[in-house]
Amino acid sequence: MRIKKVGLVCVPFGLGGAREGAELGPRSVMNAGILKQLESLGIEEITVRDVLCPQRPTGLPSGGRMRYEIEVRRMSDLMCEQVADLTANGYMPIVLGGDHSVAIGSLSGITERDGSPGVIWIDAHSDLNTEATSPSGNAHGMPLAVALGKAQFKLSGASGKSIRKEKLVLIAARDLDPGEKELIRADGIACFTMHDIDRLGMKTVMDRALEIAGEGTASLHVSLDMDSLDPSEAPGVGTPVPGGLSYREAHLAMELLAESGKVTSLDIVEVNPTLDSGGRTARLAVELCASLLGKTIL
Ligand code: NNH
Ligand code: MN
Ligand code: MN
Ligand code: MN
Repeated sequence: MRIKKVGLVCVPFGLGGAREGAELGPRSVMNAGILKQLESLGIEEITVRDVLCPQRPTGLPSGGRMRYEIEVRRMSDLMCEQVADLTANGYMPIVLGGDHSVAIGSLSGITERDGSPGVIWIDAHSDLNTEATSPSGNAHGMPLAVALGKAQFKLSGASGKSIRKEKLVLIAARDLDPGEKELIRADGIACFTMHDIDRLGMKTVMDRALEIAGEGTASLHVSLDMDSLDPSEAPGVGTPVPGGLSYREAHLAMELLAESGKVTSLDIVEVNPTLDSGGRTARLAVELCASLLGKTIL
């Protein structure tokens, strides 16, 4: 499948994480030349949508066990609309975060419109915390729990449809909280940890991931948390964890996804330019996006 129409959804939202700066992610990825890259790949139509995210409130965060719950809800509702609209008009949504709580909106937008997608979640973390299991209260650790319908947080307007645990695959995990481990085991969620990638290699891991998430689903969503990469490659993230994907492992993952021709939407999240070294992480985000859209070496 050749991708002809891309909708870039810029979501300058950072209240889902502990550190400030992820809200500057979309601008840094734009500055790193994502538009030019898309054009040079032969994408015929590119539209850019800016989601008007709520600002950091003065005073204490809103919400109970999810910090900034009011703001997360507002951002998610706006995103859900944008993503559903782009999908309806034949655009492949590419969401530029923002912290990973933006995936609540991507997944609800896709699910609303097309039904349950396959999901490949590339991340050092599993983002499966509920309000009850989260050690931090940060919404960026919860988007998959929300999308699976496990969290208390529900989207206001949405029909309550959720993604299916059988069609979810985690890749590059290496920092899981106790409640998340329990949920992965109890629900039998496919999880290829860094250990598995070391043992099997990325090719085998991606083949298996595509079998699980890419078959029997109408659409396939890829959520790329830049902290999946090793911090030596991607220093500009809020929660770096050692022992991550190498530069080539990450590219190979994207190239294999491109080859499959199955990916219908993408998030690129957690780029934090205030922690980056000279825009390196933003540039890598652009490169990985290019590989996922079919850029090859030769
Ligand atoms: N698991 C931790 C939490 O829930 C960290 C989540 N941070 C992320 N997730 N960057 O990808 O707070
Ligand atoms: Mn994440
Ligand atoms: Mn992460
Ligand atoms: Mn942790």
